[in-house]
Amino acid sequence: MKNFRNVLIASSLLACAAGAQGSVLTFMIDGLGNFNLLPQAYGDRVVALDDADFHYDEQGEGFTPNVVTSYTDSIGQSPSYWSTGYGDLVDVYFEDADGIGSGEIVLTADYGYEVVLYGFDAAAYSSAFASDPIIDAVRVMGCASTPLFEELDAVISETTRTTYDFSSAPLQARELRIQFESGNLGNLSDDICLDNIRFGQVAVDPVAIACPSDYAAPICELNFFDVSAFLSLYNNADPMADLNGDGDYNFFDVSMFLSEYATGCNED
Ligand SMILES: [Ca+2]
Ligand SMILES: [Ca+2]
Ligand SMILES: [Ca+2]
Ligand SMILES: [Ca+2]
Repeated sequence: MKNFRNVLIASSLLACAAGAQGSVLTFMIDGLGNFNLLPQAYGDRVVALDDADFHYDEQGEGFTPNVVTSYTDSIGQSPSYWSTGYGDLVDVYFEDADGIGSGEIVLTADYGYEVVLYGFDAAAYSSAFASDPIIDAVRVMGCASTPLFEELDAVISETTRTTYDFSSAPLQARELRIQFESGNLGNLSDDICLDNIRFGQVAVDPVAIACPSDYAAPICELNFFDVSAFLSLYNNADPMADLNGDGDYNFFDVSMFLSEYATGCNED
């Protein structure tokens, strides 16, 4: 079964490459001032350059109606807005809470889709540094415990910007977590920002994805909410519950679900 699924994964990646879509988080948000918390709705299901107070960019690849964005605040972070002063970037996300020294932007795709990351920019607050600072890490996590991208001791430009460009080999997963760690800068840890998060979405065959049983949040983790969602879909003979893709709803789908549930979602 595993080999069969891997073949499907490979073929679906090939099939999806031509249909890439992209949105860019520019952090141009009307009415926000320095130190204000970023609205958690910014970056959710982007379908236009302008959505009331929220403004985005788009690089000719289309938008991302099936992706939501969140700015992690679960360990006391204050994901915040700043206007100018970080290199040559304007309107940025920075992590304002003292003593945290890490920030994270999470891109999560709906069931049947995956997020694709083309790149992002980082910069350091120019007046705080005499030269480009080095921070502990910049990384992008997917569902697996091994990072999809990681740079340790990353040099961040304080004069212009440091661009992380994945456009030649975009990173892809159901959920992507863009992280930086700047705790080594002490009380200057909040003088690092992210901007121009350029991402897209691709439709994937649910049977072919790494974890087809991952129906409900939290994504990349199987728990009771996924069991509950599966049972509901199965009882309604919803195609999403047809885990082996044969059009029937029977023991084989339940068996696949239980097998995945026992294995967890990080196998790939
Ligand atoms: Ca910006
Ligand atoms: Ca959101
Ligand atoms: Ca889940
Ligand atoms: Ca089936």
